[in-house]
Amino acid sequence: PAIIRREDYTPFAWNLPEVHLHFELGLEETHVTAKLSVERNPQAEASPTIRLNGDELEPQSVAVDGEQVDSWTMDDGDLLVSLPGDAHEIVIETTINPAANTKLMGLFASNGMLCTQCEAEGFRRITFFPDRPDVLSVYSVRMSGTKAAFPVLLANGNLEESGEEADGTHWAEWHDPWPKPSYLFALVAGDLVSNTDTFITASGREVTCNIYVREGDEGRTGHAMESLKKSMRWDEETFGREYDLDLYNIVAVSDFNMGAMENKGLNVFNTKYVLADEETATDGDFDGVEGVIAHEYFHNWSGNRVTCRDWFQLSLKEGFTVLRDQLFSQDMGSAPVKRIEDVRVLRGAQFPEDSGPLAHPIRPDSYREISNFYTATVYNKGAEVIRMMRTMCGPERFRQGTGLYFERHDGEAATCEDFVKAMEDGAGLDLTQFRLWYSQAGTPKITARLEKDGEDAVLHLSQEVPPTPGQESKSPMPIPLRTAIFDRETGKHGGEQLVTLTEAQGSFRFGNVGASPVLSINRGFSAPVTMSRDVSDEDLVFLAAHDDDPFARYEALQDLVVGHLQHAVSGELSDDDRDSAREAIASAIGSVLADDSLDDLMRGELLVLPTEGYLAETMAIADPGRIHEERAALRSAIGAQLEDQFAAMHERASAVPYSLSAEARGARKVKTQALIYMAAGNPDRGKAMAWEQYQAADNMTDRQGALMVLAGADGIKRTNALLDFYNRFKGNALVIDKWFSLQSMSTHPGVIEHVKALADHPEFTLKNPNRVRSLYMGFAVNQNAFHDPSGEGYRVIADLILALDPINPQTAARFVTPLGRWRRIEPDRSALMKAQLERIAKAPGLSRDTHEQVSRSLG
Ligand code: BAL
Ligand code: ZN
Repeated sequence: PAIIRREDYTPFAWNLPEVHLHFELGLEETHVTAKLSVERNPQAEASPTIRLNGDELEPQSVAVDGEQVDSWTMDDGDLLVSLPGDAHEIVIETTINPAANTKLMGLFASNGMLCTQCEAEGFRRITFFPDRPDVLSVYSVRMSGTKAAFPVLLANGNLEESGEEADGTHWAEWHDPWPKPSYLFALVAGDLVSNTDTFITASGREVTCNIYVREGDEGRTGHAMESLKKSMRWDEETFGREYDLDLYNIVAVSDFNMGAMENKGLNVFNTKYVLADEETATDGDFDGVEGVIAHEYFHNWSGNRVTCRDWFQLSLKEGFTVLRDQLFSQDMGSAPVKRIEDVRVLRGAQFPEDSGPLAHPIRPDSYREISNFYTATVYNKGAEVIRMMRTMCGPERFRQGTGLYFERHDGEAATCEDFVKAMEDGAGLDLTQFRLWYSQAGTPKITARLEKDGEDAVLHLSQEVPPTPGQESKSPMPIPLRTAIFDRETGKHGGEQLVTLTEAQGSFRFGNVGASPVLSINRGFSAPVTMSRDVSDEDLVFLAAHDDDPFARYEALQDLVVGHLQHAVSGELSDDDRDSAREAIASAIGSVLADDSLDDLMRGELLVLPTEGYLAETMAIADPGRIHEERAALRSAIGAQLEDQFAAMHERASAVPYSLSAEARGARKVKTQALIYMAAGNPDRGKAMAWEQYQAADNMTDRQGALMVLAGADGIKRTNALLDFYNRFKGNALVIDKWFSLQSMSTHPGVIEHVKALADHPEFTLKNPNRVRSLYMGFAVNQNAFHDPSGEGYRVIADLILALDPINPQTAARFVTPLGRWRRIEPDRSALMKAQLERIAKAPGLSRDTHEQVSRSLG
């Protein structure tokens, strides 16, 4: 497949000011008539033809200016039509089969409902069209179908007219006044009910908000509706952005590749990010709903009103919108805890991407299949890059910069460079060197050392940006590091400073630091870098207990644990040293349990040990077996040493009744952490407590936490709890997804066999992406099981990729990443991983999606 390059961008030769679409709907046969008004684009080189992209489409008829023509040809799925003049009207008819569309791109059927997903290149599976984000049109849509099958008919914008025919069909006409690219087109037809509410905007406009779900699910949409209204208000207050239509529709669908999609006025959501109640959704699920509802809503400005010129600019809308949803969630709940969670996601998903074969800058330079670039780098690192700008100029100037960006580019298809320029002009930043964050891949490695010099201390910093595929040597980047120097004696620091390292090396002087200065650096995770700091374990213990920046406090404890496990895994530690390190960590954790100044939400974060995946990422070559052993042994040692304290905390937290308050959520968080440590330190007592928590649970957070612990251990309680859970929630797909993933993510030694058996379970299907991810993504992140020394875990994932690729290539390609880590794993396992990649590469008829990921992983 061809490589598409950023440098080759040229504007499209034609403008399409208006598009009229007519859909005659059927699950197995939908007839589409597209009427396109086209005009030469004076900004582009003239062309005698127009290229209309198509994917698995055949034109049934093509008319130009009212006459059927045969002056068209097909080229690699696209339709090329000769156009003699400067302005024409083209009418094209196609017929598509939504029920056969298992790729879930374009128009597809899900549980009897019809629904679209067009980003990035799905619209070309509906009709022939210049399917690129810089072609903006005003859309009118007429849709008709049987009323019995499709009582609700929705598209973007406003409902203009609707009516019924005598033959049982009905129709609706929708008009979206805002010009938009084809990837924001949406249509939904089905048997749905809605939760309806209203929102009054800052300027007094009344907006009707609907959340459409299948009948029976409407009782679980309250949290989504509240989240939507909060998002609308927050964007007015924080970014000065108001909603611009009278209607905001959200539809939940159970078969969906993504989390959700920001189509103008008609968001389509994975049910996972709409439905939530206490019985079926965990606190984490509630947060997920709030965050994704906000994300899609915020896209109305950062994505829809200002869209992307081409797909290389994806981070323009995604990085910025992720930052906006992160800031929103920080404001809605605990800001420090949200920051820690976001950094955990970045380290868990993006750092490995940046250090592996799929590394790419947040603004990539080339791709074969754009679906492969909806990555943690584009989204999460993209958000970090814009967050750094905000850190450098402060929230007020940041708002001026974003205000200028929206004002300048409203109604346009913009570039990352446009955003950077607006931030320079509006926020008064010089981003000349900072632009490297857009063009260079790889996570910068920073080393930091504090040297005492009389009354002062000098901070010595250096940076190295590691080579990544296609980028062998890198220039130094600007690294903004929020820094404070503590005085160990007073427990205080003399004020935080923003230190920006711009060269490969730099030194920074701090005055009057006291006799025993301690370095607190990259506070709040102000730069997305790895940090190797020359700080003693004693100083880390001090920071873990005293740092006034909650993130830095968390980080100190993490560093203490990571440092110990790195030494332990490498075999450098004597038994005595290992025991005393474990004791020191347990005692630091004991202080966390005893510290009354902490709330339970924060306490819960501090108790989470770094994941095996993250530990592997900190090592040049990882031995997953050794990492698992040492981490599990540390957890057992902590659990054993603090058994009574954990039991007491569990008892205290169990007395807090269910609510969504921070206190109650914190209580639930520490309860499950207590069970994890108890089960590791004293398995019988831990299991008994988990069983009790399972049985007493009046909410999903407690129930899932307990079942997770039980699922990791053998015995009748495991069997009974899993059976009870299944029977209790049979028929609720999202909860049955949890049942699959609890088993595939389990610490139980038989996980591989369990996963194979679950693949044959009647409730398992490769056609539903949520179900596939529950079983197999759960397994692929389960380092101990995936990296089984037999190589069977690698085979399971390779088999999945080969079976799923013909059905849903976009989802299949996502599973290549775990195998792509082979260069960073010890030699025996590495060879087995590579062999599975080679096996996939040889398979005939591989999709463009999977082919690209496999060849990059082997390359
Ligand atoms: N634009 C794709 C889904 C999302 O990021 O919101
Ligand atoms: Zn997005």
